[in-house]
Amino acid sequence: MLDTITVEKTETRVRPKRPRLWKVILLNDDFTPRRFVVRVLMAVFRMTESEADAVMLTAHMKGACVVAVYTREVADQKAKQGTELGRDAGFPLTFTTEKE
Ligand code: NFA
Repeated sequence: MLDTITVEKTETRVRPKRPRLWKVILLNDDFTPRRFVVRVLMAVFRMTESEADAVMLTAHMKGACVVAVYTREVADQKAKQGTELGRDAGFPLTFTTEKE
């Protein structure tokens, strides 16, 4: 007769946590030309011209506008890129990040 062997299996459940998301926020200022803001939004955040126009106008009228949400690293990187494009052209254009 064959012996019966009982093998206990320990299950390890994989429960990946959802990463916290961070908002990238465009701040209004009085100096950066509207067209320049639109071009930065299109280049860094891969927006169409009409999407970029809407975001630029909202920031212009309300003082700030949420541009997009990403993981923390990507949000920081995009905010830095957009802000640097403004600085390189001599404008005070600023993007910040904020936890969702
Ligand atoms: N307020 C700027 C202007 O009138 C345009 C702008 C919009 C700048 C959004 C920064 C953010 N030229």
